[in-house]
Amino acid sequence: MTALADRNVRPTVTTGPIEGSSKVYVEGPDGIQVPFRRVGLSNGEHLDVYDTSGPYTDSTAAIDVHSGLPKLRADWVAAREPVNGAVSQLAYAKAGIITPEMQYIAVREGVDVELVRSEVAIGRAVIPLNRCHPEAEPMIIGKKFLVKINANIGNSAVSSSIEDEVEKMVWATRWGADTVMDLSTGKRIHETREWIMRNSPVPIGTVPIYQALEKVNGDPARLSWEVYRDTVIEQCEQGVDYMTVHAGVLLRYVPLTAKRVTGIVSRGGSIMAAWCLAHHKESFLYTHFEELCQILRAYDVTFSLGDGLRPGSIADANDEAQFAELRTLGELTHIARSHDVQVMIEGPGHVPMHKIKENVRLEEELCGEAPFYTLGPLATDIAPGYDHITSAIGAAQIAWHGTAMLCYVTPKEHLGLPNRDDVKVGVITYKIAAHSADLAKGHPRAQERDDALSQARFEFRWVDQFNLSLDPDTARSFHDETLPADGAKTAHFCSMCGPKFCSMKITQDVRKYAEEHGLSSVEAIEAGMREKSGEFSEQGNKVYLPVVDR
Ligand code: IRN
Ligand code: FE2
Repeated sequence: MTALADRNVRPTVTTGPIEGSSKVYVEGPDGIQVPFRRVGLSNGEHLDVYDTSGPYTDSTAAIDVHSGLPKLRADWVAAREPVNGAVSQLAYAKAGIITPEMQYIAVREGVDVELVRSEVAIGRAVIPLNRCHPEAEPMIIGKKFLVKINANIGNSAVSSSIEDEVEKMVWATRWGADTVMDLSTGKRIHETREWIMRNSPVPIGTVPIYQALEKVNGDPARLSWEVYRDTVIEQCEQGVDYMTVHAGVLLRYVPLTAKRVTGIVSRGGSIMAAWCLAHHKESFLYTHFEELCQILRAYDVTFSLGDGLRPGSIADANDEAQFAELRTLGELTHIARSHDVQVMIEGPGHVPMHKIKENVRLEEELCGEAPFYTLGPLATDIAPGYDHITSAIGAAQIAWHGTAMLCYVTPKEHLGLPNRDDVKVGVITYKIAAHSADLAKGHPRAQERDDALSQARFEFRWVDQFNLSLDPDTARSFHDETLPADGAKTAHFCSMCGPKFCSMKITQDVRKYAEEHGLSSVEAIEAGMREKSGEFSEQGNKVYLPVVDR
């Protein structure tokens, strides 16, 4: 842990428990401890929800970021023998072997472990866990499982420090990020990543070409396979769990982008296009792809095959450049799988709603159903400053069609580097998109939380409503803005409609009336209506009443 010695980094970045929740561990086979967040309710019940926050929200754990998180998987990794010369989850799954990681995931997702193994074996799901990142809690990405979200962090040449980035990682996972990508392009890339790796409870992804470019002083023409390969090995050794590789940007595809409105918008894609044009040669990522497979295979690093030619505007969606690259990604998927390397496929970008479904269909057909991992997509281009929303509209839809992981977009997209608050808004927005898709797809556990929250709302259990929400702090503060008194936390109304016009209160009155008068609810509604109409005339037939004392 020698790299973690920076006096400028605060010793602890503990977020503390989440309001109204406690951390519990559910025991799986062989004593495996799987974390959940238990939301305690005022009626004595509780709800256990999926928890990405790691030990940071465990009130009993003191996190010293200088020593890093406990090495949860170290013994599992050490105990394993290779199968067919490989140590990847894919190799084990194909051989019919159930790993402790698969057991952990089955408990976490509430599914049969055989589903986990078989989906990994056919490549429809991936478990992105580098053998050198034992701190990470196992998770799975695949269409049969909960839709996952990724939060991008990382510094740039003009902004941010190591400490800021570690904080963003910790807070992103607290709010629900399933993976985090460190996209640092500025100074001290290796060091920043070391701090993030050793303290991250979730898988970490990177785009190695960014660091390779830093090594050649930012001139794409000076890149080479050798510089790239050494960077990949360096990152594999550090424990990076998955890597974006833009190996589908072929020389002959570059001219296809010439007439686009926004050309090539992918950073990695434009770097590789520049290299191909400068040398008039085929991309070294493509020509050396098998060697790359051998490196990733040794660590069980998962490919995230990059969409270097994704559309960067509504006008460019689903064009020939995009789909030509997708066909090449399909070819590479099959090569990677033949080396027992896990693969997911990155997708767009900017796509209007009527063109979204086609993206999933083609990806599944061309890439053997490898998990799709998309950046939004933005369903319209006209709202800079609100692109978390324009993209969540596309993200919810593409996830419903079968996308397995959504890369978040923050309100700063297209405008600047997100700060911690932007990260929060991005994560919560994407949890909404992902969960909406889980509901529509009928994931067995998804609706439990909606039902619990709805029940709390109907019964005016305000605190339960806050605590069951994706962002309890915001829910509570919005409520308290107008009704801060403690008594308002049990009141049968809020300030939106006031005491007389709360539909939920009226429904409850109807039900109570029915019970008391031995009526069916239809009769009660009629009887209740007559009574209400009486009250209404008594009050002088006024729709709006003067404000009463609250
Ligand atoms: C996800 C899907 N398509 C792209 N992404 C993410 O965009 C990817 O995972 C990584 O975080 C980032 C890479 O951006 P460039 O280099 O393609 O612009
Ligand atoms: Fe964009």
